[in-house]
Amino acid sequence: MKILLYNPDNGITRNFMPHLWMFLLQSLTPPEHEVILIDGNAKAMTRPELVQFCKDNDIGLVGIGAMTRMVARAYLVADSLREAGFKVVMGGPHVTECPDEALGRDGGPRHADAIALGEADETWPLMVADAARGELKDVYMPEVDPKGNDKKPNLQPYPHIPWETLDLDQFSLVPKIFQPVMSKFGEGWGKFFVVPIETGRGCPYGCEFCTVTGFFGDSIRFRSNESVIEELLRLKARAKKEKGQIAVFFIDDNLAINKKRLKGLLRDMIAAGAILPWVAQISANLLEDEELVDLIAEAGARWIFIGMESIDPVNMADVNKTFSKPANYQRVLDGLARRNIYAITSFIVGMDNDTVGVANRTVDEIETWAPGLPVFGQLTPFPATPLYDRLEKAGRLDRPKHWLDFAPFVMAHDPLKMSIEDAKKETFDAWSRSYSPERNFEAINSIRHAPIDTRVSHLVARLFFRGIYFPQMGKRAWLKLIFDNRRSIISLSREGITTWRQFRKRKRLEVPAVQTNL
Ligand code: B12
Ligand code: SF4
Repeated sequence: MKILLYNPDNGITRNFMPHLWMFLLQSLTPPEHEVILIDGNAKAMTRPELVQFCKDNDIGLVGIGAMTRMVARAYLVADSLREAGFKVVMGGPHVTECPDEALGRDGGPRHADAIALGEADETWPLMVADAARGELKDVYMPEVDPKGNDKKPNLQPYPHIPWETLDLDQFSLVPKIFQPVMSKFGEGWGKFFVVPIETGRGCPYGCEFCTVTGFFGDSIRFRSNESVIEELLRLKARAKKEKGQIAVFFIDDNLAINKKRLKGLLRDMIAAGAILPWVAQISANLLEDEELVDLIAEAGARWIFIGMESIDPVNMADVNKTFSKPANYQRVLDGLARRNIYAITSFIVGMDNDTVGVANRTVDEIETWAPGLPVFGQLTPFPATPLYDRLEKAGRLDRPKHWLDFAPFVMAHDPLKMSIEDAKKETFDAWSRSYSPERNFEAINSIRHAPIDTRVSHLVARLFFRGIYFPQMGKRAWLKLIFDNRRSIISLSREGITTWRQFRKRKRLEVPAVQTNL
């Protein structure tokens, strides 16, 4: 049977990275079936095009996964495919949290023939077998232990994802027309992929707005160091062979949740030479350990994603995140910056203690820290979170099923101390101030002691990053962005050219010396 795994686009921009679930389920599919992957964020297709694709390729089963924010799109795609006679199964966080919706048991229309609840590593092969026999059940869920809890996959052994042979072209971040030129740069930039890797699952912290503790459970499971390193080495070999670049996103919710384990993993990575540039999510409280941060730097980290949420401790207490202390943020970021690692700092607007002016107050403070890439979202009540329950009980949900009429940057509940409109304006203000050409120049200038390549990649990240969260800009907008940021671009380019010339000169001078020695 031919299976299509499909991830709907998020309706805003292309993702910078493919979704791990697709590769994982592909690897867990019994070998007699063929699996095709399409990520709507990378390969845009209309619904009729997708239906035609399934007809042309004789697809026997379609699997769709979605986060809450793109589930309405997922349902539309599922509806079109089912109307055309294809069997559709769905999985992922949203259908796990709202299973009745996908199955049409809540009074609405049915969107899926079957759903997988929770982690599907073990149920997916069963679903495929049932689908091949034409005997799909409605619901597939993990086995439960005697205490009634889901039995979670222990990740040892971990499925082999054949990164070295997978066709990743739809996910390269280098536009095709630039590939020939870019492949000649340095070690080669003809292709650039960000690849998701997990080293463990689960987070015990239970922040009020987060679905992770509920979904993956509070017991943490890790892969063996050997299996992570083996995967990294295969990716490194592929990058070299293709004259491209591969960066890794460790998608664990909190890579340092067990510091001892992470130190061991990083030491093993260093010893095995399994070093690629990487990004990971780590909470601020775990980044004050100097030994750990040294290892993080030595093992290739470039960016750390930190869920800072708010600079107001009252807000942090409201969402059960007091383990993360705003008073320590500056120290943590300075510690990372000393090692040429910068942070993607994530903030939430519209928390209960936020008032008008929160954007300026927050950005004022951020600007006193080592520069990073701040991102600003809004407090969102995802289904099955403690936050959702609290707001529902308090009658504060303005759009209880906000995902069915998804509206970017429009809060689904009433913030306590400002309006929904205020929250939207504050969010936009925070973004525009943080990425204005003046701020970009200031940020790059504030790290003038850092190596030129670090500063160039910081500026490139600043110019591109906004595009992940806001609709992709057209050619004109890109030209304007470049023109507006010309001061930073020209000054770094001049320095880059001088450094390159000096490097070439040194190299020329070194050659005879080496020959004499021989
Ligand atoms: C990596 C990641 C991202 C990446 C993008 C996604 C990507 N390209 O991988 C980035 C950093 C960009 C991102 C952004 C956001 N993210 Co995010 N992200 C994650 C993260 C950390 C890992 C996802 C992952 O790969 N997990 C590991 C895989 C193995 O698990 P899985 O995806 O759940 O898949 C398993 C099962 O669900 C199931 N399954 C999944 N799909 C399917 C489909 C079928 C057919 C079947 C049978 C089974 C199945 O099988 C898999 C194996 O067991 C998760 C948290 C987490 N730990 O999952 C949050 C998470 C998915 N993100 C979340 C959110 C809210 C966001 C943002 C909206 C945040 C924001 N405010 O900006 C944005 C939205 C981005 C956008 N524009 O689309 C929430 C989603 C909650 C929800 N109910 O929707 C999560 C769960 C985190 C949380 N705090 O609650 N994210
Ligand atoms: S630390 Fe991160 S992953 Fe863990 S519960 Fe809090 S927000 Fe979720």
